[in-house]
Amino acid sequence: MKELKNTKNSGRLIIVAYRLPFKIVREDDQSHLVQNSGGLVSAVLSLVSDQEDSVFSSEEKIQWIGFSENTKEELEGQSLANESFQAHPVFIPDDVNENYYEGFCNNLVWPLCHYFPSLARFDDAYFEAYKTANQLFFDKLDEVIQPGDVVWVQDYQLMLLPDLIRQKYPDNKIGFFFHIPFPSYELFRMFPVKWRKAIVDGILGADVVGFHTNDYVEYFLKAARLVSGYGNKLHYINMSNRIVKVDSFPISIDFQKFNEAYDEPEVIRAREEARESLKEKIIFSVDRLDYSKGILHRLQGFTRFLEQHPEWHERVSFVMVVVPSRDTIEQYQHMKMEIDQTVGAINANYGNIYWQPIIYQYRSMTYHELVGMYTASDVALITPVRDGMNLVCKEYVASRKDSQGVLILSEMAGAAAELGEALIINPLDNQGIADAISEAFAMIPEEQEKRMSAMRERIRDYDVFAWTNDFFTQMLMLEQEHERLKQVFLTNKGIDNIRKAYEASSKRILFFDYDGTLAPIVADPSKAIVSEDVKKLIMEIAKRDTVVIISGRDRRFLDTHFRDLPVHIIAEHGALIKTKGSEEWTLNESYEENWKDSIKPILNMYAKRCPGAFVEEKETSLAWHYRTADDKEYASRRAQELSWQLKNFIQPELNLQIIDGNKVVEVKKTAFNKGTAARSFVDGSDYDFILAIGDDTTDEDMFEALPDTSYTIKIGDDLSAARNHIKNQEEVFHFLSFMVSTIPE
Ligand code: GDG
Repeated sequence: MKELKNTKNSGRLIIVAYRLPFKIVREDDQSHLVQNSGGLVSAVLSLVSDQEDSVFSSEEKIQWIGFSENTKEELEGQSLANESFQAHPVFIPDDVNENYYEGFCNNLVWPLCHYFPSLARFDDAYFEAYKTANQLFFDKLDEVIQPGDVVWVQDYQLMLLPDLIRQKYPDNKIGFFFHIPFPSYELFRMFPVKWRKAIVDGILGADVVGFHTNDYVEYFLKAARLVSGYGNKLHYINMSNRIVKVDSFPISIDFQKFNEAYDEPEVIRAREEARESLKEKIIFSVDRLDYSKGILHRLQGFTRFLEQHPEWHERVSFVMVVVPSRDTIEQYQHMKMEIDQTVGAINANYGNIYWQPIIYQYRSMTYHELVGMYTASDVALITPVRDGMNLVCKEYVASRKDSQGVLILSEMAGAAAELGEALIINPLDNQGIADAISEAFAMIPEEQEKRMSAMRERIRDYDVFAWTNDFFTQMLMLEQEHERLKQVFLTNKGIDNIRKAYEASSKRILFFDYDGTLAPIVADPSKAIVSEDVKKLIMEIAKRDTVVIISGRDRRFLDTHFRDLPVHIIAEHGALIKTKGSEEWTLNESYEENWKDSIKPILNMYAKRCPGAFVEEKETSLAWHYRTADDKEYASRRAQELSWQLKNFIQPELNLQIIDGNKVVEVKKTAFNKGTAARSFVDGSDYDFILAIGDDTTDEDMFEALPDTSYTIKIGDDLSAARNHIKNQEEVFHFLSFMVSTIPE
């Protein structure tokens, strides 16, 4: 778990989630907020305390904005606060809420994100209501927010909200967490174009965007790339004037609470009652009524088990609790009917007057009953066909203080990525479920303990408090990252300071990128020629200082333009080096041949399908250029796809790197880059003035690798590790001329 140190936020914490986690209870004309006991509420509370290392000060209440089922009239004049929280109800008219919550959220987003496209309903009124409702949440926030406040937006009901906030409050920190699976692009593209763009852009209003697993992160990054054209570097999306961190934060539970519940008298009683009244082996499951939870599949798997294992007849009780949810929606009513019928049929086929194989209850349980069942059961059978995370399985593990019991878990639950010691099944495979039940019943206590302890340790280490802490650590670290990457344009004073430093130094080295730095960017790369003025200036500088031209271009091109200058030349991003005065090019020693054969056909295929794009084969890299493409927009979409495909296709052992350059996708060996090449010049030498100028993403390696005392200058306003920015390529000449102006020839 990462710790936050001395990073207390001066503002307040504002949570925005669809529902307020409070009941409003009236007593003698007074209203009280009664907090529900969910993990998120306690985790959020843990961020606020008097402790020096807590994220927020406890002097301020946590502000919670959410939909309230009470009407405005009912809440009129009531104080909606308790010791820790101040609640701000959002009132949504019934007709809007129907199209928004039941419509867009539960009839469209939910089925699409859970891979049930056939259940998805597309209706323009849904999207209109979604926008209206998100705006209502924003209007409420607008009344509450203050400078310095940190806003944490929760889930798929509020995907447009982060950007609404960003537009009006660019300086407040915003986090967004998505609790359900983010689907693969094939599913996501089923949203009409305008809707999917609104969703992606809406979410990207946040500083940190969190998902449960790396897969969801990857799918979201792909959607951002294909829908809105935002590329990513690892977990960061560069939005020109800010960056967004997209990462996985597997939500967890309050481990200690479930662990300690084992010894609570009410839980002990519930456990004993279950043990006494049920058969020798107990299987337990609990979930909300939902098609994503795989309830019918579970019943089919259990039927197969009963079919194949008569020896367990009359010796097993399967307690299946289904918690009422969304049962006003037709599909849910239908599913409920099917469950009722299937349970009825199984009990009729296999049961007898002494034995009911399935004890099915359609109701919710108290917390003590729930933990009583967790701790009484031999097997937890959790079989969602798709689940963002699934907390029930984590609660089962945390409750098992005795380290006994077997978890059977669907590989389609986000939690499966963390709980590898469970018996992992495919919920669509009846035989797999039947076999797992039989294996679980036969598992010796030592083996149960081994598996359970390993899982318990993992959840103990990363509980819901670690989860919130981790999320906020990322929020604060991003601030530092922003600080590092923020743009500082060179002022006259700044330029003069560099001139003075230049003048005062005696051993200098200057690194110049070529395209976009010494030469303008033009449509045809072969016509990007360095001007005579710039060349003369470089010649003059190179007479007294070490000058390195550092480019992604091939050696032939660079030779043509710089052969007659006394400079070092680095070609192909550091792969080839020609030192001053030498006629020889040397190949970077970590370069290995033979990697191109598998990659070139992919680039060629993309070039064939994109008129005007072409593949350039350099000695040490392959480049797919699309500056010359006929249809620029189409080409940039293809480029995003290509880069995506390459990133996924290329095996780690090939050690290749994909660079999203300026209208070019380039593949090269990772063993070297402009950074390693630049360092090889400055390491072990005693330069007292180092300057590097570049415009491209590949120049970032150079900016990062050079010593902190270097003057690093980025051309343009993209976020950069360079210390300073200048506006455009033309300014390079003026800047350099001024810098050297006071040095006598
Ligand atoms: C969504 C995502 C993701 C259930 N029945 C009773 C009861 N519960 C509690 C459980 C558990 C919670 O409700 C259910 O959480 P899940 O994670 O299993 O499922 P969703 O409600 O679908 O949640 C999911 C989650 O968001 C968090 O990000 O994991 O993937 O779908 O805590 O204990 N609690 C009590 N009685 C019940 O009858 N007391």
